[in-house]
Amino acid sequence: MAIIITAFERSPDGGKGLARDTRVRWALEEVGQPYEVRLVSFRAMKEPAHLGIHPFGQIPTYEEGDLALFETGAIVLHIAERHVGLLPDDANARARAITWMFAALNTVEPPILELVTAKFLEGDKPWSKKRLPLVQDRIRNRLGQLSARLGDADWLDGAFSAGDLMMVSVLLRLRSSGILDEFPKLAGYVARGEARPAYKRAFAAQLAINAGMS
Ligand code: GTB
Repeated sequence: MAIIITAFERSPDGGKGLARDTRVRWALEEVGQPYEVRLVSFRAMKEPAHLGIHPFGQIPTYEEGDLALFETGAIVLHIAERHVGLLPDDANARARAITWMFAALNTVEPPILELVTAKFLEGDKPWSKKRLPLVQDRIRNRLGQLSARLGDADWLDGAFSAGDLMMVSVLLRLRSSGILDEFPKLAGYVARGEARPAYKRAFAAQLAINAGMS
């Protein structure tokens, strides 16, 4: 059954791979599943046809026959559970890999998104300059804890898993801030993720659509 995902018709990042379809593309590339992409405009995202698949009017979505999913956590987990390559066979190791997916989305990503909000949506507010260092320090706190757990390992828990895919995807959003480079072990971790052939294919596919559009 064909897999169809949605992505921005024009990603505001101009192809830096920061829009969340990249993590879904990456997961599909890791498990060797071909997929098609339906590009949607900002306007189309808020129209009934798309809202029927994504109640919040966002990308990405995932369709496979009768199944329609939204939320990258759910989509990547679905892909990882149905195909070999992103979750270990051992039940406990599998549960730990899924735990890292949740940690990426629920514990590490929120302060990073706060920074995006503070810089780009609230940058012109009179209190913005005072708030920014607080937000940045919250991120540093999380990254310090994550870096301590990673230590000198290549991946968070044994072999590369969906947990690493999600964590690297979340950390990539920080690159332009310079904060990631304050944590060399995490910078190396992200670089290892980006060096994976599946990530490179996913990145190239989104770039082919968005290059020169920003
Ligand atoms: N929790 C949802 C998930 O994980 O699937 C969040 C989905 C989401 O935020 N989608 C964004 C969207 O559709 C695109 S990825 N936004 C349009 C809208 O809400 O109207 C977020 C994103 C957007 C742009 C950049 N960028 O330009 O760098 C990076 C990431």
